[in-house]
Amino acid sequence: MMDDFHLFPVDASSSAQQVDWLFYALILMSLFFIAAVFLPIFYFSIRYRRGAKVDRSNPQIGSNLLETGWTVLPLLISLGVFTWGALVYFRLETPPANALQVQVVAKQWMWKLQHAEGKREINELHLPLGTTISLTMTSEDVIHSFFVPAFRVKQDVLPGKYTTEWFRPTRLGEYHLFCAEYCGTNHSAMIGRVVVMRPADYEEWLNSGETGRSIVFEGHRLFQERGCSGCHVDSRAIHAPPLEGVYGKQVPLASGEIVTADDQYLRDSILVPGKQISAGYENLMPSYTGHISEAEIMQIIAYLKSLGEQRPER
Ligand code: HEC
Ligand SMILES: [Cu+2]
Repeated sequence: MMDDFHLFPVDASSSAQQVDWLFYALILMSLFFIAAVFLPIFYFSIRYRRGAKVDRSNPQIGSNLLETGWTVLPLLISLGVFTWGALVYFRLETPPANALQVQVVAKQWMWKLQHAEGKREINELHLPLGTTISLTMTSEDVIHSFFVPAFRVKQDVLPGKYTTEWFRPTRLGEYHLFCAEYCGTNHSAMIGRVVVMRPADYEEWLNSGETGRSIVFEGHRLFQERGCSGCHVDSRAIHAPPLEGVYGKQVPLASGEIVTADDQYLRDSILVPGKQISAGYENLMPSYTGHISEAEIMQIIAYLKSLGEQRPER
């Protein structure tokens, strides 16, 4: 089925039709204007060809109505297309709450994926049908791009930054996953497949083979092993901010700024602690750059998020 010839990829997600309708509308409009320009060209070039006996006088005529019409109409049409496109764009860019989380780390030349329950995959992404999925993505080296044509989603994956993408698979089957940003010699081999399964089969798959511990569990383990807890939980020696409930909170910085503690802020706090110092604290936290992998940072952030759902212990 994957290799059948299609003019368009199949519609396999809730976003696909929204994108397709917009695309069809643009094609229809283009066809209309191509016809409006080229049919008269053909007609005139035949009717007024050399030697044809036709009236060749060239009277000066003007029509304000016509001039206004062909200025205002295209303006309205393009504003309409813009509004439509913007609405679709914002719908596709705003991940719904309560989505199933999958962490994606791209590197030359593979996709590494991590499910919240702990299952890991390479170049394959298994998903339950009808469930909203939200991907948090980053790269270990250069810019990549996560592209699933059947879902009509494509998002750049950047080193040093988190990007997100979401979709809801609406069709069982296997679909292509591509890297859509040239990323070096084996870019064309950076491909994989997305497997959409019945929810019951997905549960079974999650619990089969090597399952691993949940992301939050791994994050908690790292938090202790890497010494974070030494300062942030039980230290008397160092004054460090408690991290319970920090996720999503407004954090006042020493610079006077107030920032939201989102994934990116937490990531930067771990890798470049000196960049944004919390108000009332000193720049004592060591940088973990080079000592921790992207996947591990995602696990720690998932753990810090889970702390937010508990009440602070102090
Ligand atoms: C040597 C003690 C120490 C260690 C070890 C340490 N931190 Fe920190 N951390 C601090 C201090 C002090 C601050 C406040 C100053 C700042 O913002 O850099 C801080 C700030 C933070 C913040 C920002 C919190 C806020 O409210 O803005 C986060 C998140 C954080 N640390 C996470 C971690 C994680 C995760 C680890 C382990 C990978 C870790 N820290 C290891 C001392 C430490
Ligand atoms: Cu790539």
